Amino acid sequence: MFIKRRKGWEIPESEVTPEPLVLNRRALLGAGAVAAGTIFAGGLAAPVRAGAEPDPSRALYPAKRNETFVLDRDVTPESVNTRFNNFYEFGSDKKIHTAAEALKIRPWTVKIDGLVEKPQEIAIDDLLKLMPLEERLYRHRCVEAWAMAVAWTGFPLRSLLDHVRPLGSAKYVRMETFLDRITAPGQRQFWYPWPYVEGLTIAEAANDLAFLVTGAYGKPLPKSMGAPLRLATPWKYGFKSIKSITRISFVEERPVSFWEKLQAKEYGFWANVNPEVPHPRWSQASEEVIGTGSRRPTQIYNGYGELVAHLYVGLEHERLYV
Ligand SMILES: Nc1nc2c(c(=O)[nH]1)N[C@H]1C(S)=C(S)[C@@H](COP(=O)(O)O)O[C@H]1N2
Ligand SMILES: [Mo]
Repeated sequence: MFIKRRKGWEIPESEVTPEPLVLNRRALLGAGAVAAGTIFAGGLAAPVRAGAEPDPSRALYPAKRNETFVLDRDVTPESVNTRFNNFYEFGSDKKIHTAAEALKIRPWTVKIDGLVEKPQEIAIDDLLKLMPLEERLYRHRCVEAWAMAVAWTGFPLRSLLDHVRPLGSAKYVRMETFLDRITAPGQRQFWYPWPYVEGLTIAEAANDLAFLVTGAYGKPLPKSMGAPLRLATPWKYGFKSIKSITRISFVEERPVSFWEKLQAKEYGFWANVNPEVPHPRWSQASEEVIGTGSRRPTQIYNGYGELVAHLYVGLEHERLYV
């Protein structure tokens, strides 16, 4: 994601940092010192190895493929996909896969709250047992004009709605990523509005394409790709596909997402893919297919219009494509 630096960010930190953030940073320095002490005393200095911890959900994969979703291109090789990631909690340079290994994904609970009949806190492994896992081949289009194709495993967000039953007064689903400044160095960058937040309308969430992802390439999801639970909304720009979800709330007010808070003119709520509506700073007419060295023309709704275009009838006055 490219964001324009605000002038204020360039003046010395002491002059711009509000007091609560100064306090947090002091607390952090303290915690850092404790962590360093632990490493020294316990000899834990070895880097965390990928896949070092056994994943308790391993046996659920691979899941049966749902053949409804077909691709117009090859699936992006796993080795490309797990090493080129946007996950700002761990850095902004795409090479976050090693840093992301620090994320602890067990125990992991998802809090479901707000305007819903059955609010609950559910452990990820209990959720996995309840939901109908399947594999789907989806395209993914980042707002930065690159694209990939992935074999996701997961379940329709709709299945979760059916399980927890949002009330009629709920208009939006708001989703939130973990907040852990010790594990995620990006979250110490106070100018970002952590935690990462995204949202959908209830109608979007209930659409068959909206998919909660728990695996990729026939295995549990790698941490770099948002384990243990991330969203895939392939007709929208990739920043809507929030990673490492810890909370799902049903709300009346439209949530303001992470990127929208930073730069509303460039990253809006709807963010539907449209080759004819440029980003304020670049064209969206074509996309680089990562791992291939080639570009392709971008498609309206990223090629999924047949399934989702009806969701936007009557909303033409909204900024549907930014
Ligand atoms: N929590 C969180 N979720 C996130 C992001 C992020 O920085 N933090 N980046 C988004 C963006 S911009 C994209 S393109 C996709 C990237 O997913 P991938 O790394 O699996 O390709 O994740 C999205 N979800
Ligand atoms: Mo993105």
